[in-house]
Formats: sequence, C-alpha cells, structure tokens
Amino acid sequence: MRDPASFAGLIIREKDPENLEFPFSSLNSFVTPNEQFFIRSHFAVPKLNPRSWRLKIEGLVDRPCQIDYNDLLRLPSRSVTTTLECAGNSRIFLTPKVGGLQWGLGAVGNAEWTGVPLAAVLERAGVHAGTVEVVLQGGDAGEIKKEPQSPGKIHYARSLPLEKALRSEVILAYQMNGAQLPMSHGFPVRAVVPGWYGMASVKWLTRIVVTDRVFRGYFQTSDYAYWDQPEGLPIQLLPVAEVEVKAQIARPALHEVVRANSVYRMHGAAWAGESEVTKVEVSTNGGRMWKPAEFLGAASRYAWRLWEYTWHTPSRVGRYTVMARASDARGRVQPMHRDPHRGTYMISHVQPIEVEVQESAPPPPTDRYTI
Ligand SMILES: Nc1nc2c(c(=O)[nH]1)N[C@H]1C(S)=C(S)[C@@H](COP(=O)(O)O)O[C@H]1N2
Ligand SMILES: [Mo]
Repeated sequence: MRDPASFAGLIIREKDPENLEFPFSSLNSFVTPNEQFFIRSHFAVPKLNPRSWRLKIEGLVDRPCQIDYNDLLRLPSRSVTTTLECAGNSRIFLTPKVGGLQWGLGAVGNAEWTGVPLAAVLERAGVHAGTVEVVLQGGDAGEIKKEPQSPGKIHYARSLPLEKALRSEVILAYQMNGAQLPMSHGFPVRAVVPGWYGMASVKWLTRIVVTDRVFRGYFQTSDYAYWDQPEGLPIQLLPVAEVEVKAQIARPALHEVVRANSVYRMHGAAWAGESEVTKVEVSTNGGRMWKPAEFLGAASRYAWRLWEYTWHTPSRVGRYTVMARASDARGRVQPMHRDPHRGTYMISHVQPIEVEVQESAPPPPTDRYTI
C-alpha cells in the first residue's frame, strides 16, 4: 500500500498544461517528495522516448555532436540538493493583482538531482574562445497567444552566461530524489541550475547552442524579465536570473485559528539563491519586534534551510500578524516592501500572515494521516 503521507494533494493552478502547486502549509521534510513537487510547464509535456532521444550540441564548438541517453548515463555524475523556486512564486499576494498564474507559497520545492555537469558536456564539444552564452532548448513547443504573439510554435529556451554554465553545480539531471526523472519534471533529461529561479532549469532538454551573442528569446525578454537601472544607463529589461533571499512560513497558514495562551510551533523554510541563509527572524506582533528562529539543520548551499520558532501565543484573543525574514551570508536582508522594478516576478518581500487567536482552536494537524 502506498504510504498515506506521500499523498500528493497538489493545488491546481492550471489544468492544461499542468501547473500544480505544493500545499506549502504541509511542509514537513527537507526533501520534497517527487509526487508533491510543484509543476510549472508552459506547453504540453513532450513525449520523449529515451531510446530515440538525442542531445544536440552545436554552435561555437570544435566538435558539434549528439549524445544519446546511454552515453549520458555513462559519464561521471554528481548529485546536488537544490531548492527550485518559480520566479512567480507568491504572486497571489500582490496587490493590485497582476497577470500570470496565481501561485501561493508553494511554487517551490527542494530535491536531490543527479546528472552530468553541463561543463563536462561542453568540454567534450570544445567551446570556442569568445563564447558569451550557452542556450538550452527544451523539446516542448507551443504558440504564444498573448502579445507579442509568436510566429507559430516556439520551443521553450533559456540561456546561461558561459561563467554560470561552467560552474560545477549546473547539471543535466536524469534523476530526482534517486528515482528516474518524472515526465512532468523533464524526462528524460533536464538542466538544473542551482541558485537561479526555476525558469533557468530547462526541462526535456534536447539542444544546446553555444553562442558569442546574448540570446534574446521570448522567455528572457518578454517573459521572465525585470527592470534594472545600472548607474549611468537608461533603465533596461534584464532576464530574471539569481534567486533572492526569502523565508516562508508553513505554519501557521494564512487565517489559521491558533489557541490563545498556548505554545505553538511556527515553522517554515528559507533560501538564498547562490548564497547561504545565515539568519531567520520572526515577528508575532506585526513587525515591531523580531526574534531569531532556530534552524533544523546546517546550511547547505543551494538548498533551503528549515527553521522553527516557539511562539507563546497571546492571551488576548483577536487578529495577529506573524512574519518571517531571512538574511544571507552576503548581507542581503529580505525587504519589507515590494520593489516595483520586479514586475510580476521575484516576489521576495516579507509576507504578513494574519492569524486568528481564539480561546479554543482545532488540535494542530499531525504529520501523517491516520486512516
Ligand atoms: N522545457 C521547459 N522547461 C522549463 C519550463 C517549461 O515550461 N518548459 N518551465 C520552467 C519554469 S518557469 C520552472 S519554475 C521550472 C519548474 O520545474 P518543475 O516543473 O520541475 O517544478 O521549469 C522550468 N523549465
Ligand atoms: Mo517558473
């Protein structure tokens, strides 16, 4: 029988293509089980057969080549545990409302991915001097119906600057949490780009193009871009890339009823892109006072850190606001307010969670279902 605790229970944000959210309030493990990992797909899942699947490597390389599935499996592999957060995670909290999938807190998950470093594959092909970017293309395609409409079907594609592409944590993964990569998560092979928002981790990877130009594909110009104003230049749109520092509260959930004058275990997760989370602070009085939360494990670069805080709930019933705020090794602190330059992405400002403190409250849920 299936372990009842592995019941998926994902929230449907879109039925077709499948876009499913992890119910973040159920967070109870460092690694998110595959069945509960959120799914973000722009087009229908391409049916790729590992026997006929090929990864083409072309562009500015000495030896353009094709790698098949068995070739890839024979190359030296490595595993990396990384948090994958969609750049649109938490969008539902933005006011006024903005377009795009209305994700709550659960377009994020943490998994152990196993595969071949992208650098090894690039080395085999021999990258030319003067290379600027590496473009990763997925086997999925579709039409963009909103403006600017695409000229027919286009493939999902994203680029990485050569420097990031060569870093050892960037892998072409064929396993997720020790199991074969599931269909929805990019079977047979996907890129995993630790420290960057999810859109960089191209699923159903079929083609790599090495180029001496900056790639200007749809998913990094029209979509997944934000406003930036470097000194001395007019404001410009840049591709969304590195993950911001962020803490999220799993429990209490929004509008949860909490018992007055009791001991409540607040908990959640925090992550910091290419840096490391060094501190999570909690406020239970609307941001007037902040107290340190405790970590449940050591920092591991690219993976989230689970944290908890023992809240002695007020004796006076009423509505209270709880918040969590993370800091990282680079000195970044989660902002209290939204930066409008970020458009509809990179939603990392502190999220106030309103709860009801009442005389009696339902018992806290147990981790496992007992049926
Ligand atoms: N080929 C392809 N890769 C893709 C996407 C896609 O639609 N097609 N979506 C991207 C986005 S926006 C995110 S957040 C992650 C989600 O990965 P997951 O579905 O495994 O959680 O995949 C990325 N890779
Ligand atoms: Mo995403």
